[in-house]
Order: sequence, then C-alpha cells, then structure tokens
Amino acid sequence: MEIDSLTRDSVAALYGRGLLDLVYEAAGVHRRHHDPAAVQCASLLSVKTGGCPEDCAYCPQSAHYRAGVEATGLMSVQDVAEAAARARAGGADRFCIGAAWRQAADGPAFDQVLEMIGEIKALGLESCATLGMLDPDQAARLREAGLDYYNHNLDTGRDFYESIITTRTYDDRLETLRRVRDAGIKVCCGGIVGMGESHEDRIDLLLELARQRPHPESVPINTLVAVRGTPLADEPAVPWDDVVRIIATARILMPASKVRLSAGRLRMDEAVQALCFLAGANSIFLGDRLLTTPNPEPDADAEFLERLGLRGAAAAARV
Ligand code: SAM
Ligand code: DTB
Ligand code: SF4
Repeated sequence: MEIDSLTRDSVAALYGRGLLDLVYEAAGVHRRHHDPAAVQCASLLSVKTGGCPEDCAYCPQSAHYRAGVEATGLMSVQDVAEAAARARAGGADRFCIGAAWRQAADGPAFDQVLEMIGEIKALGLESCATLGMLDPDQAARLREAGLDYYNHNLDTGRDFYESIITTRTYDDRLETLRRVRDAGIKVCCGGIVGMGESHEDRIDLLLELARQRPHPESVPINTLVAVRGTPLADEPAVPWDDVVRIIATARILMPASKVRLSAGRLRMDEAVQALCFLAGANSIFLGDRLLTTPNPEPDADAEFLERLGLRGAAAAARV
C-alpha cells in the first residue's frame, strides 16, 4: 500500500475484507518480498524473571499480580552462552534475551547484559534483547556490543493501552523505539491480540506500526497467553480467523518486514498456523519455552514445518 494512502480508513478497509480475499493478496505480497519457504526461528530466554514494577495486565511477571512466577536475579553470562549454544544446535538463527525490568538496569547488571550479547554474537547468531525502556546511552552501548534487534512492543492501540497498563504511557514506548532506531539497532515491535480489545483497537495498532519509518524489521503478533493470577486470566481465546486476518493485514502493510507468529501457538490449531504462514507469517519462536510459559516442542515444530514444505532460515541457508 502506498505510504500516502495510509489512513485509518484504508487500514480498516483492508482489515475488514473477506478473509480469503485478504489472505490471497497477503500471500502475493509475501511471495514478492520473501522466500515463501523460509521461516526465521528465534529462541527466547528469560535472563531476569518476575518481580517487575509495571502493571501490564497480561503479564505473569508483574509484581502486582500473583501468577506463581518466582522472581530471580540476573542469570550468569556463562549460563546464557550455554543456552544460546543449545538453541543454535536446535536450529535457531536468532537468540533473544528478555528481562522483567521497567527500564534496563544500569551499572554491573547492564554490563553483564552487554557481555551476554557478545557471547550470542560469538556463536554466529543474531542477537535480540527486550529489557524495558532505554535511555540513549544504553541504546548506543547495546549497539556497540553487537545487538542486532531490540524488542519493544506497542501491544495495542493508543486508546486501549491505558486499560492494560497504567504505569507507563504509549508515548514512553514510542520514545524508546526512537532511541533504538537512532542507535542503529533494528526494531522488533508488535502487539498482543486477545486482551479484550476491539477490532478498532487492532486497526489502531496496525496503523501505528505501519506509520513507523522505516517499518519495524520484525513485527511480533502475540496471542494472549492467559495466565491464572493475572487480570486477563479469563479472557476467551481469539477467534482463529481474527488471528489470520491480523497477520495478513500486517503483511500487506509492512511488505518487507518479518511478521512473527509469536506467543500463543500452543493453543492454535496447526491448520490455523498453516493459514498464517500462507498469509505472510515468516518467523516463529522455536523452543519449548517462551519467557515463563510453554511453547510447542521443537521436534514437533520441525516436523510440522517440514509437512508444510517450510524450513528454518538456519536450515535454508545450508541448502
Ligand atoms: N519488560 C520488558 C517490556 O515489557 O518491554 C520486556 C519483557 S516483556 C515480557 C515482552 C513482551 O512480551 C511484552 O511487551 C508483551 O507484548 C509480551 N507478553 C508478555 N506477557 C504476555 C502474555 N501473557 N501473552 C502474550 N504476550 C505477552
Ligand atoms: C514478544 O513479542 N513476545 C515474546 C517476546 N516478544 C519477548 C514474549 C512472549 C511472552 C509470553 C508470556 C511468557 O512466556 O511469559
Ligand atoms: Fe514488566 Fe515487561 Fe511484564 Fe510489563 S510486560 S510487567 S514491563 S516484564
């Protein structure tokens, strides 16, 4: 879609199209911009879990709720390096470390994170981190350490945001994204569906993402992992066709980005995931754990991708 024609109405019209018509167009866009057989596979590790001061209603790591997640200190560099090596052996091409911080810690803890990034890069993996808000100096130091991607999600549309998080603002989020960009780090930014948001809220999110210049290189679409003890524990699962719809719309709006079918695959039928790949999803989390919740078994994922005629980017690079 032309940049100039990107209005709320045009995004709403796209999102509202007949599902198969939308998927057909998205599949065409996907094939023009990407190898349709390649799926980028990232592995995720929580290097500092729980006890977070933010009140994100979806998150089991928030100290505001009782979700049974035990708070831990920062992992050792060696343990992270070992986990990254295992992920690479399992077929991951990117390793992402997550910390339950409101904003990245300073001092020795930050230096330790920089060392983790060095170890990930030394293994020949792409590196990604998600550490909360950053100041410009931290962003620059992450880049110097070799960080390829920074994940920082907008989560939902601006209007719905304050019903999900009260301890920070949408503009705080946009500011960190700008700092990441200015430091020369690639942006991984997306959201969550299934938090009780309306179609309009999803359209607002897609518009906000597609208005970023340049587009985020990586756009994670998470479906809510509803965790007991969090305020969103009882949210119903998102209708499958809504998931496909949002993936297809994201693909058309951001043709060159990796669209990630992120959290929530464990509860998603294989046929729905297959339709998401057809509609332009080309990146997943590989490994049996996300941050604190389970993800499909790697062997089952490898077999599933093979049945679809897809292969991980690491495997694709070898053929
Ligand atoms: N604390 C940092 C932050 O919030 O930016 C980094 C870690 S945080 C867990 C990373 C992202 O995970 C969140 O922005 C949110 O989009 C996603 N997330 C967290 N809990 C989730 C859940 N229960 N279901 C789906 N996505 C979730
Ligand atoms: C993203 O968009 N999804 C990931 C990653 N970025 C850091 C996190 C998903 C977390 C799911 C809930 C959990 O395992 O704690
Ligand atoms: Fe903290 Fe991130 Fe969870 Fe929000 S999403 S509570 S900032 S760890």
